[in-house]
Amino acid sequence: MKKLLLTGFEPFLNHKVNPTELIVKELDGETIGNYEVIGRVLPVDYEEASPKLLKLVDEIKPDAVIALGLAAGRNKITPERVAINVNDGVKDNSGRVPVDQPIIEDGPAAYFSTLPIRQMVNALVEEGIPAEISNTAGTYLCNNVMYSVLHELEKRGEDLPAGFVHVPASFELGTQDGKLPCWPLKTIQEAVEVCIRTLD
Ligand code: PCA
Repeated sequence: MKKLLLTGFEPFLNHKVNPTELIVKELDGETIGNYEVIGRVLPVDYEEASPKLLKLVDEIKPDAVIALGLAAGRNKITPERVAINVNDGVKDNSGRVPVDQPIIEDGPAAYFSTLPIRQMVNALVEEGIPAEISNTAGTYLCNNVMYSVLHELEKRGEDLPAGFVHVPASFELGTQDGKLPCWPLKTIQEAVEVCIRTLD
């Protein structure tokens, strides 16, 4: 059985929960498609998130990596196409606010996802779940961990599929903010499962 490292993030900013944390905890230990899922939660911290993710990769030796994050305001499941070498965002959970910082000094400008993102979107739409490829993962923690893991795998010459999928807010977050597009947590989880099943 192949192993999938599936990460989510802890809550951040004014979001009292993070649906990705709840989903990776729920799916941890499950078998989906060809994969045993190993679900883990990452801190929303510029210094700690990617070291933790790379440590998990070393420990678990996964055959694929899908990192999940909340994109509050989006109304579709959005597999990310590209991660850029920039940290420039709002406050992380330790209060850091980097401005125009490279993630890796002298690193390449960007990395493309090596997940089957087109198949993911097609499979989701087929299931009646709104989805599209996103061409920006932002410059906050989600972009940071996607860039960091792709950089490390490239450096090591390892070609396992890895990348990032953003998900909409869940109902619990929507009740805090009446205007936020929000989905049932169950539907977001089903969407993640659909994405996992597209992996070989
Ligand atoms: N979403 C943020 C960071 C943590 C999360 O779940 C992002 O889109 O960068």
